[in-house]
Amino acid sequence: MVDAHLGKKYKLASSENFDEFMKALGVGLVTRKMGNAVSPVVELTKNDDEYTLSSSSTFKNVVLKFKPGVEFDQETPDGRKVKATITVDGNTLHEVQKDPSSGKETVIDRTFTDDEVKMVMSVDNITATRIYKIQA
Ligand code: ACD
Repeated sequence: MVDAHLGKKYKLASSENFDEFMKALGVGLVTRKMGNAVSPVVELTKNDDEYTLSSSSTFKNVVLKFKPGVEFDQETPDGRKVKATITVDGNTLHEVQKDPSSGKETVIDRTFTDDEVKMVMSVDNITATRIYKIQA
């Protein structure tokens, strides 16, 4: 259950194919450089039945407040406004982002364990994998 990992902080340790993933979303060069350069810290917390997933970095801070299965408005780090739904499947947060202006659908899975959060994201046929490691 993902709730076993509430309040833990995980920092980006490795990133694979993230530049290609951002290109597929149409993210411009300058934002891609920032996205590739930063090592965000993620933390999941929960208040009653609402989760908060925060990602902090020197470039952007993103705070997602959601109830499982309930669609919400989200602004992505590259400034697109999308409709997002996050469901909880065991240790995994499964997010689907729909971008009404491009019609693109992005899927992001975040799997929490004691040691790490494995983030696998895909759009079109491009997949990126980012591993966040627990902070001491
Ligand atoms: C992460 C990256 C999550 C990215 C997933 C979807 C957003 C789409 C495109 C990213 C565009 C720009 C990337 C800029 C910064 C990335 C990290 C900022 C997080 C605070 O959460 O690992």
